[in-house]
Amino acid sequence: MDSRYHPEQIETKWQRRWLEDKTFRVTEDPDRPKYYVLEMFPYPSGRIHMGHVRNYTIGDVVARYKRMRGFNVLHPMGWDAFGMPAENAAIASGVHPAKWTRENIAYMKRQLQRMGFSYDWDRELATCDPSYYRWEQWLFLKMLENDLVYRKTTTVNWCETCATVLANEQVEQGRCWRCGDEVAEKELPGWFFRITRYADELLEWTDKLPGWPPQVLTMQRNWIGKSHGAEVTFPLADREGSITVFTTRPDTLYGVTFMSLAAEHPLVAELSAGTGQEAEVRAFVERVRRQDKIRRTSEDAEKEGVFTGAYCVNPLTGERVPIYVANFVLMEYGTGAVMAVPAHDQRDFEFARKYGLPIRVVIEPEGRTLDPDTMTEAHEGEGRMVRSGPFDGLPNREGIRAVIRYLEEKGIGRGTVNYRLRDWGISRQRYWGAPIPVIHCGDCGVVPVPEEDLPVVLPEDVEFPQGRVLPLAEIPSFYETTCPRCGRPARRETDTMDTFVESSWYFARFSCADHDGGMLDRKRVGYWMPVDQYIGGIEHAVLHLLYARFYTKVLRDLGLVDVDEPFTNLLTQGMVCMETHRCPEHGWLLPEESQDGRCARCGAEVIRGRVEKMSKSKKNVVDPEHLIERYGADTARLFSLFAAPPEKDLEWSEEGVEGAYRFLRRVWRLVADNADWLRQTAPFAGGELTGPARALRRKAHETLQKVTSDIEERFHFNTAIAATMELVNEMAGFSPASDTDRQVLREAVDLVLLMLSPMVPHMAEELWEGLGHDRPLSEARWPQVDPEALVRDAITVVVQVNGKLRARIQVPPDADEAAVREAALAEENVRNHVEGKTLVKTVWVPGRLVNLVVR
Ligand code: ANZ
Ligand code: ZN
Repeated sequence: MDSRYHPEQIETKWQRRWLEDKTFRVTEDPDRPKYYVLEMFPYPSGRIHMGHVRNYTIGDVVARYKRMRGFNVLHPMGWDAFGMPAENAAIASGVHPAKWTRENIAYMKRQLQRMGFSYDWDRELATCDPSYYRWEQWLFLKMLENDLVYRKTTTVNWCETCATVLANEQVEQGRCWRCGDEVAEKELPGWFFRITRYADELLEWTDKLPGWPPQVLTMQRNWIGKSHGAEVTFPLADREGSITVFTTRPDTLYGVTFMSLAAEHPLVAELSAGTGQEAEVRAFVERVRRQDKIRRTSEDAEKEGVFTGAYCVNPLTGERVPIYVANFVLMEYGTGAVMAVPAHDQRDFEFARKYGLPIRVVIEPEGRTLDPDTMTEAHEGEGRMVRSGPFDGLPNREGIRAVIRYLEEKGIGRGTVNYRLRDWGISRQRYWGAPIPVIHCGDCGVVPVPEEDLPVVLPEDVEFPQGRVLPLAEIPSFYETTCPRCGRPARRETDTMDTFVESSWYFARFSCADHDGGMLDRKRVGYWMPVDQYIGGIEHAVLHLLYARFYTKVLRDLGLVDVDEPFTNLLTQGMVCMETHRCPEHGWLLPEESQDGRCARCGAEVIRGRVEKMSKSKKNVVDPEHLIERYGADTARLFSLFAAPPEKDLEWSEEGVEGAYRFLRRVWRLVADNADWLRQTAPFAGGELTGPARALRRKAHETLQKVTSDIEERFHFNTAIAATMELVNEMAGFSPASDTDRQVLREAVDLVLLMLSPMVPHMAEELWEGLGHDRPLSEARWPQVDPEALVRDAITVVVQVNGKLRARIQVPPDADEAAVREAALAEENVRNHVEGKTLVKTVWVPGRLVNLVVR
C-alpha cells in the first residue's frame, strides 16, 4: 500500500465501483426494517454550493450508518427542475430553459457523484420530465373532482415589465424586487388549492411530531394562525346595512370608539359618497393599495387612516361610532373590518392618539387604575371588565365567553374561529412549469383534460425571442385546441403550476420512481413511506413543509398513501458561513482575491467584515469543486461534519479544512505503514489483557460506544469525529511488543475504519480492502461494543503532598477517600514527605487526585 494518501485516485476508484455495481440500489424487502432518509432535493442552478455539500453529507452519513445497522435504506436524489432561474437564464442568454436545466442537471449530478454520496441513482427523477408532471396533472384532476381545487379572481400584484404575478414578499415598497418597476394591482383569475380545508388537521398534527424541531412547529402553527373570537355586527347609522367585524376580544366591546375598514373593503366608496370626504378617501385608498402588505401590517409601520364621514352603531351601547379607513387593516383577514379599542389594542391606540379619537378603558388590570389621558400604551393584558354594563367586575377571560353568549342570544354576533392560512394560489403565468390540465370552452366552460390525454406536454420546441421569455399564453400551437366535450375550438389553460406543487410529493414518488401504471404504486409507497429522516434548510420551515404535509393528507384521502404525515423526523441544518472581505476600491472580494490582508488587485488593505451566510452577492464563497480538487471529497465531507453540529451554523475556515486533511493523512499512514503485519494479524478476539494493550482496547471500545451514541441519539458527528481522533492519537503512540498487542492494534484499526466509513467512505474502503478484507465496507455491519473491554479494574490517582506531585497510584474505581489516603501513605515517596509531620487535611478529588496537607 502506498504510504502516501492519494484521494483523487482512491475516490475515482470507489465512485466508479459503487456506480457500476449499483451498490446503493434498494428494493422493497418486507423481511427487513426499512429506513428512508431524504435530503431536500436541489434546484438545478448549475453548480453545487457548500450548503448542498453540508446538507447532503449529513444525509449520507445517516444513510450509510443506518445501512450498517441492518436497515434496508432508501436514499434517493432528484431535481426540483421547474422555476424562474431557468427562464431568467433564457432571458439573459437566449438558451432554452429546458436545455439549460438538463445541462445543469448533468453537471450537478457529476458533482454529487464526486462527493461519493450513496444514492440509489435508479430512482433519480426530474420534475420537468413529462413522466413526472403527468401524475401531478392527474392529481390536479382528482382534486378538481373532489372540490379541492377551484378557480377565482383575485387582486394580485402584477409587474408589467416582468409580465408576472408577484408574491407579497416580492413587492418592495410598491416596486418589483426583480426589475424595480412599479407594481400594479390587477384582477386576475387563478387556480387555488383548498389547503384551508385541512387547516385544523395540519394544526393538530403539529402536536404529534416529536421528531421535528420545536421552532419549526411553532412557525407552522403561526402560519396557520388559528384565532378564536367572535363576529359582531354593527348596524350602519342613518342608513340600511351593517358592518361585520372579527374580534378576538369581544370582552372589549364597550371600549369601541371607532371602526377601521381595509382600503379594499367593498363599503368604503359607498360610505364616503356625499359626505364631503369622498376625494380624500379615494386618494388615501389608492395610496394604501400601493403599499405592500407586509409593511402595512408590521408593528413599527406608521398607522395611517382617513375618516369616511359615515357612522355605525355599537350594538351593545347604541353609541354612534365613526368609520375610518386604516392602512393596517387587511381585506384578506377576518372580515376586513376592525372594531377599534384604543385602550386595549396598540395599533388602535397609536391611531387614536394620532387622530385625536377618544380612548375608553374597559379592562382594568389588578391593582391599577388606567387613565386614558396619561396612558402611553394600550393595556393588552388581563384584567376585570369595567364600564361594561352588565359585565362589570367579570375577569376578562370569562367576559369573552359571556359576551359571546350574550351576542348569540341577541342575534348580533357569534363565536367563530379564524385562520391566517389562505388557500394556496398555484397559478403562475410562466412558461417553465407544469401546465394546468384544463381547457376553456366558450360553450362548456372549464373542461378537465381527459385522463387519457395526459400529460399536457409543455412545448419545448419553441423559439424564444431575445430578452424575454414567452408565456404559454403567447404560443398558439399550445393553447389552440378543441373542447373534449363538444368538439368546438377551445383554449387550453395557459397558467402553469407553482413549483412548490412538484416538491409536495416527490418524496412519495421516490418510492416507485419508475411506476407508470399510476401516480404512486401503493405497495411500494406503503413499504417506504413515511420518510424517517428528512434533512434540509430552515428556509423551508413554513411553505414547503406545510404544502408537503397538506399534499400528503390529500393523497391519503384519495387513497394513494396510508400515512398522515410525510416526515417522521426533521433535521434543519445550519448555514455555512464565512467572513466577508472588501476592498475600498474594488468592493467585495472572493477569498482568493484577498492575500495577506491586501487586495490582490490594488494592494489596498482589506476590510474584514462579519461572518455571514455564504452568498455570491458578497463573494464570501468557496466552490466545493476546488475543495474536492485540492483535498478530495473525504476531506470536504469530514470538514463539514467536524466544524459544527448539524443544526448549528458552520463557519468555513481554511485551517479547519487543513486539519481535516491532516487527520485523514494520519489515519492513512497509520494503516499503510503497518499494512504488512496488520494484514497477517487477526483482530483481538477476547481474553486476558494487561497494561497498555488493555488500555488501548478499552479506549477503542469506549470510543465506539461514544461514536455510536453521538450518531444514534443526536447526529452529533463533530463529537464523534473528535473522539475518533483521540483514539487514533493513542494508537499512533502505541508500540506493539507481542502478538497480542498486534491483535489489539489490528482490532482498533478495524474499528476506526468502520466508525469512519459513513463519513469518509472512500478512504475507509481503500484501507479496509488493503487490510485484506474480502467484502467491502459498504456491506459491513456496525461493530458491537465489547462490555468486557470497558471494565476498568483500576484508576490512576495523582498523589500530592502540600500540592507537589509525589506519586501516582492505582486504586479501584470505587475507592473512597480513606482507602485512597491509605494507599497513598503506603507509597515510599509519599511516606518520605509526611514522616514526622502532622496530617492536617486531605483534599480528595474523586477519581483523580489526593492532596495531603501536612505541617
Ligand atoms: C377588537 C380588539 C380589541 C382586538 C383589543 C384586539 C385587541 P389575531 O389574534 O391575529 O386573530 N383584526 C381583525 N381583522 C383584522 C384585519 N383584517 N386586519 C388587521 N387587523 C384585524 O388578531 C385578531 C384581532 O386583530 C382582532 O381583534 C382585531 O382587533 C384585529 F383590545 O378586535 B381585535
Ligand atoms: Zn365545449
